[in-house]
Amino acid sequence: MKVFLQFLLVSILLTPSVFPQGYKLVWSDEFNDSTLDLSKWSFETGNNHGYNSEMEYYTSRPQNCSEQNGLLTITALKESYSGFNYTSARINTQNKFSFKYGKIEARIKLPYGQGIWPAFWMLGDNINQVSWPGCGEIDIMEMIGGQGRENTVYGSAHWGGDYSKTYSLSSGIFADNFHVFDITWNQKQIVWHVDGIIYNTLDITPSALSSFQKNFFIILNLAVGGTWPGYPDASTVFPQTMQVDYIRVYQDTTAFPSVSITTPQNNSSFPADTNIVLTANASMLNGNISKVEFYQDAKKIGESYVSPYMMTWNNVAAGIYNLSCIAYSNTGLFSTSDTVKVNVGSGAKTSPYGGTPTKIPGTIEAEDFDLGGQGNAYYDTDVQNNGGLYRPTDGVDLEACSDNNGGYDIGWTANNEWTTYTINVKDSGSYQIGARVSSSSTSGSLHFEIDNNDVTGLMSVPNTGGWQTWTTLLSKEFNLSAGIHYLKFFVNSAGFNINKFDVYMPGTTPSVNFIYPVGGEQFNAGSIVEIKWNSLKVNNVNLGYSTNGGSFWSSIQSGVDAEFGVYRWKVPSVNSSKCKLIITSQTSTSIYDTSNSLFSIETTNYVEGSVKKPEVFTLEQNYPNPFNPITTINYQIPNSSFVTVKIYDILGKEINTLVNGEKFRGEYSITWNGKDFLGNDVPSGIYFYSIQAGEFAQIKKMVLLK
Ligand SMILES: [Ca+2]
Ligand SMILES: [Ca+2]
Ligand SMILES: [Ca+2]
Ligand SMILES: [Ca+2]
Repeated sequence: MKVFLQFLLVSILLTPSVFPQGYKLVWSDEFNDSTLDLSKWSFETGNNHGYNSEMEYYTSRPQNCSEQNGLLTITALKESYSGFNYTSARINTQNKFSFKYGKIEARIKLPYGQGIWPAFWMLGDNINQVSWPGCGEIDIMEMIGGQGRENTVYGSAHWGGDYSKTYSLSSGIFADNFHVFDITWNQKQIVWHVDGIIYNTLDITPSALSSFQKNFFIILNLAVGGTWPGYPDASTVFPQTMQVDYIRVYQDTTAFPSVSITTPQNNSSFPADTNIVLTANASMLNGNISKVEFYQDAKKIGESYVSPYMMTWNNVAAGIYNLSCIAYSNTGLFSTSDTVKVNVGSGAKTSPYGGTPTKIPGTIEAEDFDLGGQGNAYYDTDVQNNGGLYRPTDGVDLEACSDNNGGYDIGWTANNEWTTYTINVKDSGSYQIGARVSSSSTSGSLHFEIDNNDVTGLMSVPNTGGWQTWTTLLSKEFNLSAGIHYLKFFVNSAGFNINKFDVYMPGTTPSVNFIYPVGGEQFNAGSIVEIKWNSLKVNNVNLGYSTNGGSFWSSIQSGVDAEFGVYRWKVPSVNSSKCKLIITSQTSTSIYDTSNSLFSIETTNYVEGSVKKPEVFTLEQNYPNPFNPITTINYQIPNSSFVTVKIYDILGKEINTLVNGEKFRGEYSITWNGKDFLGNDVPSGIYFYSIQAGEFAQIKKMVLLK
């Protein structure tokens, strides 16, 4: 026993040192108590809901679950209990501890025997919302006993798909000794180990595996019998025990951003229809912040790529809003800030989701129905959100939508259900609605109302061939006046899903146009410029800039949400007076807009003509004068300008051009060698040199004396 305890101590002391720097122990149970720590764990009792055709009855009795000498022991007994022939225990950390990414390990000595099925595993926190397997399951270790299978463990993942690999001991079985079972898990992959040896890796970046980008809780259990292991027989020895020395969870805390909203403050109040500036502090110890996204509840309302991270939330309608932000690291890890509640105006029964009425022409996501609840913002026949997603506390039934950029759709439609949307119409005129619908039948029909007047008449939903097969259902045309209105989507007859509504003037297509810079600006490298465009609902645009008038483009940022209409750009360290911007589709195949006019960027220490930063325009007398064969002309310009310097003879005939191009603010020195355009020497005499630099112009006389 003494030797054993020393081994334990050594393993405890050494274990953390093998992890990458930054991994910190964030949760553990060393099982050093005399009973299970119920601040960390809960018992699951009963027959596991009949799942897997298991034969045990789980109890919380010490006969089935105990702690002693630093070990947790789960014991499977053969006994008659509550109508079952076996008892055992199953414990989990649901609602007490869950985590995302890091390393979780346990040191376990396994049981053995036909029909015995111990497991150390995890389920997604959202299991009650999306159920299994959508919540995701990570099996860190499972073993099925009997038939010589006790030398093998399984590491698996289930999400709707399944993935599994095994690890086998070269000699003996897992019941002979303690072994360490772990996974390391980050945004890219899950890696399974036994005693530090990798045996399984799963790429979790495909969107189908997004279940594994959420928090999971921990489960330990010892099942008896089931469809997978089979059932105990005469060879199975009881009792069987699973002994657990510890479970430890480590996370690389330095790899995650820390983030908080600095303005507005929690519980602050604003008048209605006001602009609210949101700012966030985001930083990390190890890595860089790539982006901060701002949210009102589940709706993204803005984003910022440079510090100070901020956005202006424009014309916020009366309502009570919960604000938060998510900071992303350059490796894709993210953290969410605490929530800040703001009160805007008062007395509003409904408020636009996202705070700002949707601009029309534009796209309204069906899931972005107004805030205000049942009877005000929507009517739904049952109080729960049957899909459980996006807005889980509202009764409208939202599920994931497979349509392009669909986000979520309203499903579980029932007759007479409705949702409302506050809209802001830019121009009066004739409009049309294109509704994205799906259905497996021809029973569905709907209509739209503006301010409680039916504007579309009944629209029948065709059979699209599936509940996630989408088509656009076009309304007839109707008139809309400029200003705020309330659009209502109404289900006349159930039997379809709805994703979004495009509301636009027939024959027009949305266009994205730059508003700022307008051209002529002069920006310093390293400063922050707010690039602005008319905000139309376009997802994932690319922004770029050129320093040579558009011959070559460099990327500023890809994947910007154009609907926010602003990008805070840290001006790069270049010198050019021929800068332009470009905004394109995500694939860069469609150019939405380029700058109409050029702007300038210069580094503050830029030296071309001089180290000086002239404040005034100056053209100096040439030197020497008279001259032969060469003379120097100095000039200063206080702004970046298009500069032309020309030489004329006494008759006013143009002899040569010395400068013809964009120049930065600075002091310049040029020479004239007494030659004309063709390189021929000109005769002795009086000549003039003229300069045109933006709005400045001057002319001076000089003498060539041979
Ligand atoms: Ca222990
Ligand atoms: Ca419902
Ligand atoms: Ca419903
Ligand atoms: Ca949608």
